[in-house]
Amino acid sequence: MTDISMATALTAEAEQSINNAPTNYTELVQWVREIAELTQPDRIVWADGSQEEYDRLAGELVDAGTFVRLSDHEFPNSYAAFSDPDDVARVEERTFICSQTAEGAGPTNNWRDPAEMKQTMTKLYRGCMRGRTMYVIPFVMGSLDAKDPKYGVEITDSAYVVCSMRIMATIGTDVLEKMSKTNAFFVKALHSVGAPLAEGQEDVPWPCNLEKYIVQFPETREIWSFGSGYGGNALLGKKCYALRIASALAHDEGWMAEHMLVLKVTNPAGKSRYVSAAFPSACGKTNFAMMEPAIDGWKAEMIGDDIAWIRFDENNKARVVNPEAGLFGVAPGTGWPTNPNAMRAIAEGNTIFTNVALTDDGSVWWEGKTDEVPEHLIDWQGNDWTPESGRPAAHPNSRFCTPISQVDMLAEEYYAPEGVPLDAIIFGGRRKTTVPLVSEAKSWEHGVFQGVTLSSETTAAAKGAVGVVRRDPMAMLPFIGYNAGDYFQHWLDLGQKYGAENMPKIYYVNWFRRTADGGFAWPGFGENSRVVKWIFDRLEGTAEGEETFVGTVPGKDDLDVSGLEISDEELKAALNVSAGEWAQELPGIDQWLATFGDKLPPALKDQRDILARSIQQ
Ligand code: GTP
Ligand code: SPV
Ligand code: MN
Repeated sequence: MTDISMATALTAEAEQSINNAPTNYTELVQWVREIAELTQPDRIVWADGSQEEYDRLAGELVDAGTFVRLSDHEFPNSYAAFSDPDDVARVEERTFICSQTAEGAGPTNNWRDPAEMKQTMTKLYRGCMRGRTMYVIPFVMGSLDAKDPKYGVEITDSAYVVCSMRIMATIGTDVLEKMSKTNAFFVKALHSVGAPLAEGQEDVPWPCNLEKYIVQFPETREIWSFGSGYGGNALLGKKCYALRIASALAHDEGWMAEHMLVLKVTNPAGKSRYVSAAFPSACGKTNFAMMEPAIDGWKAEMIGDDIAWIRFDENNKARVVNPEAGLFGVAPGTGWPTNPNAMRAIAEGNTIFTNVALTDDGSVWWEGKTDEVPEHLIDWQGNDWTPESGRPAAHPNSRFCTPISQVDMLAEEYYAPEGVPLDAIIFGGRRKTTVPLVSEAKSWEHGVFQGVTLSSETTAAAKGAVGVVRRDPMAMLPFIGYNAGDYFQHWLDLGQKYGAENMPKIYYVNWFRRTADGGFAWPGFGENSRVVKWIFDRLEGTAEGEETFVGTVPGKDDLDVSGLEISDEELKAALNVSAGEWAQELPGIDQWLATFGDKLPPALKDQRDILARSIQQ
């Protein structure tokens, strides 16, 4: 329990907001009072989620210097924000899973005793909203019309968070009413930037605290976040709820919460299939989800770009929904040449950019937005920038936050409360060597093994070194809300329970393999549709491939490369399965599997042995 014995009285204004709460859901009102007494905000605002509220808060953020209103010519009704240089990405070393036991968090998470953590953080939260407004944001992840809507309430002292949450989730009055009517369970998600203001003290454009805590309590389904205002650290419906807490919920309730995009693909004959893909942060989910197929007659429509919730229906078939309502996409590398669908969605406006660069005509730019580089910019840190500056103008983890409804290639099934049938799961990472362009797993267990041993070079999406190969199981390394060994077992159990024939087929892709001269072997982006076509035709039983020890890989004549400028050498490099490279990979895999000790499911040990034996042959 939160220690509120030192609780102080509320300001008259805050007291009034609680007495006039727009709900009579006692548990919620009580919680809001408890947090207000602890954090001491000047006032409390219950977010209604309306456009008027958004516009008012955005105006306040402009006055505070947090937002720059952009000129309407390129991005109407849009804003640019610039964060503190120390608050630019998720902070994995400050992220904690506070389960009752250390084993509950497992070897991949930071663990602290929940009572101890609450004590530590209660001290930090005490008085932390002084001089600020406390916002109460009722939200739902997934459809409000779902059979079992997944509710949350985020308390935050950041108006930037309120505006961003309005884009990323369904928030406000309708949610509050439906939730209150049934006294439905909701995840309590507490956030503070941790920067109280003394009487008369002037605020900074991006308040935050050097001391950061991103904390999940999986058993009590609570989130406590302190000190950061950025992305997944602060928009608590996203990684904290829809992945970390939801993965724990999913384990207990028999479903899956995954770091996956969801894509609808239609072939020239008009048949549609749904695939999801798990790639680590900044490894191409948004780009893949919004691809423009390079091959005639094929159509791609987006359902989700970051998070997938997979449930099983009464026929034991997997069905998937995207629980989010917006995109929080990596800006650099997203441009008219590579991702026109994303650019069109952003160009509809209503977008919040963070840490991109400002152009002289009141718009924004980032590396890769256009082939042409502007002569002059104000970079993300507020300095003059020219192409000669020798540093990126936008932060590598700069982002655009845009309503998903603005995506014109959005599949209408996105809105279906119970989602779409899932035909295939694709794993992928960023690897210069070893991992071929695409392979089809030999079985559910083999596919799970590939997911568990998925590896990728690190990116700017998390603070820390970039380009280091690390294991990132199912692209969920920083997002599994409990013991990863139990998470692997959960995947295997679902295969057992529903039967291999009902499970999605599993594929493994790598867009990032290099040729001997260091260039990308595969052109990527829209050309990835050629790989999707092979996967689709494999599902139909009409595509050929070669059996290898990593699964079925297309031979060079099995992949449709018509009209593609790719040399034989590049294609060979992309598709190559080398026993030598895999022999070098094995010690890393063994080391990784060893971290799970007794928790490593035996079926995965078997898969490892099969791989080791076949490499030697
Ligand atoms: P998160 O939002 O962090 O989870 O990332 P994401 O997986 O959605 O990544 P995103 O699609 O935003 O891509 C990140 C970076 O990878 C961008 O700079 C892209 O330009 C680059 N990228 C995406 N797809 C490809 C590809 O097919 N080939 C190559 N070479 N680069 C790609
Ligand atoms: C990721 O890092 O995987 C993201 C961005 O999608 S954030 O919301 O900051 O987690
Ligand atoms: Mn992500």
